[in-house]
Amino acid sequence: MGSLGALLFLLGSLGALADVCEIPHVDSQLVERMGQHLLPWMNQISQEQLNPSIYVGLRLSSVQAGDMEAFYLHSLKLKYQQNILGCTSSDDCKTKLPMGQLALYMLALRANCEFARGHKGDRLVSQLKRFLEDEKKAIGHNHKDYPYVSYYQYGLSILALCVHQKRVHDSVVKKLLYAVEHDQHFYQGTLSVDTEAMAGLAFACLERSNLNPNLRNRITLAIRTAIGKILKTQTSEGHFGHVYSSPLALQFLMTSPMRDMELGTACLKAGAALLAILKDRGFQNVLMISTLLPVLNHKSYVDLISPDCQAPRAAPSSLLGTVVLEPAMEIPSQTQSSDVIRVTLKVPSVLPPYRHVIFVPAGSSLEDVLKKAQELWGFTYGTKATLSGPYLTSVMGKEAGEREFWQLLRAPDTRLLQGIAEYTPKDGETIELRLVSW
Ligand code: B12
Repeated sequence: MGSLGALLFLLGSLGALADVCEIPHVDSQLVERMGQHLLPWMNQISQEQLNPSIYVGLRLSSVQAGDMEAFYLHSLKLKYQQNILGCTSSDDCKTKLPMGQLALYMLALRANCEFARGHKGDRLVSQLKRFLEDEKKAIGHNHKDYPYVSYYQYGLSILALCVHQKRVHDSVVKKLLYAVEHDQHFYQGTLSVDTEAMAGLAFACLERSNLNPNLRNRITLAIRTAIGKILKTQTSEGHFGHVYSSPLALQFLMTSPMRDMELGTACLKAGAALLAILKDRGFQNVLMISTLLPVLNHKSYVDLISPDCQAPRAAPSSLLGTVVLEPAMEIPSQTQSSDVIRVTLKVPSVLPPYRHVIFVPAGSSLEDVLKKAQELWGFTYGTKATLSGPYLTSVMGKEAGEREFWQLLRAPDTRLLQGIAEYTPKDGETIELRLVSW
């Protein structure tokens, strides 16, 4: 069968030829299983572990966590409002509170149908606007420099303000438009699909809300450009970029009202690829799950412009079309077998270069390997807690500097798609930690 034949066969088996972005039908049990993974995280309400994207993901999904949802939002409010009201200067606020997280918190408020209002709301909005102004200055007049933090958080912040119907200055939007128009979301020669998709979501919100009417045509064109670029990244398995960038890409593509066979086909294929993974081993990362849940419910962050505020949340246990999670259900923990595997840990970016063979039980995470190396083989490392999990910040006493990071690779040169807490090395693998600029 030729490739066209294979594609038509695939579409036939998916049930339809579509010309808008939709994914194949999703079994509600599958969605429930995904939702179950979030429950243990909802019980962790220490400041470090609280993650507004969990709340947003749940509210945009067909999964409900009953009273836990309200309690979680309450904990989020305590954390973010305390921090925002407690900081004294702009710099103090930035260290106490990463601005991207503040933006996600604003999405969470909107997901509960609240608008940022009053003294606290005004503080939130002005902090985020100030952050965008600082980032805009860092990018510079000629757009040649980089934002201090990232274009991802730049897009996310515009989106958060937009769903609250808060207008940002045209000059702020123009920086993001320029970045999409001039391929600035590329990293080491590859498009950062997440960054492009986040910019696309911000534009889709601005287009619908018409908050920057002078830029309307440019925004519409940028949306098309972003769609085109993301479609080009589709892999033979169907993912946009790769498996972990597909959820956000699909959220963005689903916002498009464009009727286009190429778009419709690409979304069906990407959806089918994600569903196959869900059926097989699923997603473990809580941030990934919370990004994917809206997609499975045909929703995106842009729906937070007008969230469904009338629908009851989880009072009776069988709301039509929804799945209410039972907190008592056990989540199977990751099993480690008694087999021992051999992993080589290599760090060429330090003097003298580090290289050691480490033995760990099969099924151990890369973090387990690092711990073992630290315990027994003179290795040292540091991490910081983020919404995606532990992020490697220093290795052998060497801290990653500004616009640098410790990249995780499988030798000789394959970039890992997961962080240290989730990646499980196979027997005989060599893992390299490489200090690179980004
Ligand atoms: C920007 C970005 C980066 C930047 C971060 C620096 C910066 N100043 O922003 C750079 C380029 C350094 C980076 C590095 C990596 N990244 Co990255 N990154 C992102 C991106 C696009 C946005 C993150 C963000 O701002 N989130 C919003 C804010 C509000 O949340 P936050 O928790 O405060 O953000 C921090 C963390 O996300 C952290 N971070 C960034 N990447 C990663 C990856 C992991 C595993 C962890 C634990 C933390 C982390 O940096 C952010 C700023 O401090 C996300 C996409 C996404 N959908 O989240 C991918 C993403 C999180 N990264 C990913 C990966 C795989 C990596 C790497 C492991 C790649 C590699 N092979 O080395 C490394 C991390 C290695 C390490 N040292 O631990 C994956 C994680 C997938 C998964 N299964 O969990 C994502 C989801 C992209 C994707 N779709 O595959 N990343």
